[in-house]
Amino acid sequence: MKSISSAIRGLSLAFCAVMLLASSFFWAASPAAAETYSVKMGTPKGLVFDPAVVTIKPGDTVKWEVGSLPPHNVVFDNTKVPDGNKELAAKLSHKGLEGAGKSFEVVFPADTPAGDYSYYCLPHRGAGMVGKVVVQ
Ligand SMILES: [Cu+2]
Repeated sequence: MKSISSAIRGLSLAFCAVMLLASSFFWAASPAAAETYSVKMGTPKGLVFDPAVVTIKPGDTVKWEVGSLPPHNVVFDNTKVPDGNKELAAKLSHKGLEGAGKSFEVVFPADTPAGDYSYYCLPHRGAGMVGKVVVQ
């Protein structure tokens, strides 16, 4: 009797070890979850993007929310993205002017090259309303 119960205990211990090992493989294999970063367009400080710089990873999303002094938009300057990629700059831009209470989200595709992506708000570019997304 004693040998059977110790065998069962040994088996359950082995089962636990296998499950622990299996779950560690699962954690190692699953990619980091994509995140969403919020940027306010226009604040009580004035015509600014807040924060002016966000650092993200490919696959992440940036959500721009209209704050003070609308309307605003987001235009990526094709001369200020890696390799001067016009297509990507256009894809990331949200040229439609958005009014109070509006927001929009832009997904940076999983294959987005690392680098600095500078952008501006078209109506308020002259006032210095510029921002940057740093893709790691
Ligand atoms: Cu603006």
